[in-house]
Amino acid sequence: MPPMSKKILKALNGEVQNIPPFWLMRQAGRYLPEYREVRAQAGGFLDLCYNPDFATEVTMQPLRRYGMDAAILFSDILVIPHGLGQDVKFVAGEGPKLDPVRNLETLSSLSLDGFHERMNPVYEAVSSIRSAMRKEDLDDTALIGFAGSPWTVACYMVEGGGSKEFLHVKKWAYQKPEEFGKLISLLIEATTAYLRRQIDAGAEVIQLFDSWSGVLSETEFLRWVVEPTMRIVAGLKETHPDIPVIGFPKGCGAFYEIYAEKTGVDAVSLDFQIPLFQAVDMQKKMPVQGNLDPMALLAGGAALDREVDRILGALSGGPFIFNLGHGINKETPPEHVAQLANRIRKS
Ligand code: 1CP
Repeated sequence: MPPMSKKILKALNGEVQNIPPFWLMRQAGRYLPEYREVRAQAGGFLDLCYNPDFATEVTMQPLRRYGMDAAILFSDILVIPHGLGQDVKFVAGEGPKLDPVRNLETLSSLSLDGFHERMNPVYEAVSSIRSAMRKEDLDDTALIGFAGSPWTVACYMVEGGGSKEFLHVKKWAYQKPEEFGKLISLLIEATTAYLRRQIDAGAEVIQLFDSWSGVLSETEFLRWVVEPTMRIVAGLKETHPDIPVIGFPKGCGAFYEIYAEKTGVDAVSLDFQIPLFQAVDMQKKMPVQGNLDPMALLAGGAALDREVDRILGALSGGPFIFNLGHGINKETPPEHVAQLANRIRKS
């Protein structure tokens, strides 16, 4: 095997690097004027996700400006419910809207029939991004594929969009766990198959986003976050043992260590509220990624430098990927991302 030249893969392999690799969650997005231009051309948000040329273009945009060490496939976690046959819309200014699934009857209208055909533009986008990366000589940059974890995707499917209380999904899970478990099983199967296809198309790392893992009690966290994640990771390892998986159980606080220990992920992405002493502790067991507050990036200036230095100071001594503790906010000035990139590279 040739020596590994991609910094992200080195970090995920446990290597400590003088200058850690970095990428940013939601690095392609509305804070970039060139993204807004392509977004306007595409029409709807899903039209952008399902057009491989547009998806490739917006994936490449942040790399051209800032030279991150990884590209992340441009798509969304809600393409899976869409691929399973649920009605999904992105309403401007309001976020996602779905026809809620709250019982066996509505659940039975969803299936894997035709799933891969619907997802084909995503797989095409993955291979098209890899060729664009080769064409633009980004040989040291890795491509990250992703999906939402079953719990988080189920939150949107059952609530019918974003939520504050997660009333319907939590109630269903408590009152009829066997029924809710059928939705989770379907998501485990779809997500594993979907990620395998992304890897076959050229994804070199997988990240699982579990943005709402922080709303569950202990028993429910073990059942609906840890167990399904473990099954997806085990499924991926069976067919693609060399592809590293990063788990991001955002907001799960004191459960982070259980998650890291039990799910089989190769690395954990830390949200911005994880204190660095806890991050250092976890880094003794596996590579960590994170965890700058996106609002420090938005603020810029001395506060940004101070926060970046604090994180680098604590975590550069172990296997580490610098990232945000959640996605970039759309009001972030693009110059602040340049400031961050320079600070990390000490240039
Ligand atoms: O109009 C627009 O341009 C919409 C903004 C947008 C973008 C840029 C949405 C709508 N999705 C995305 C892309 C996206 N989503 C990526 C692309 C890759 C990247 O550059 O990082 C990724 C990885 C996601 C993942 C995603 N989608 C998550 C998990 C991460 C997180 O932010 O917590 C979630 C929860 C979603 C759902 C979603 N997609 C979009 C919206 C507005 C929402 C709802 C968010 C909410 O409920 O608060």
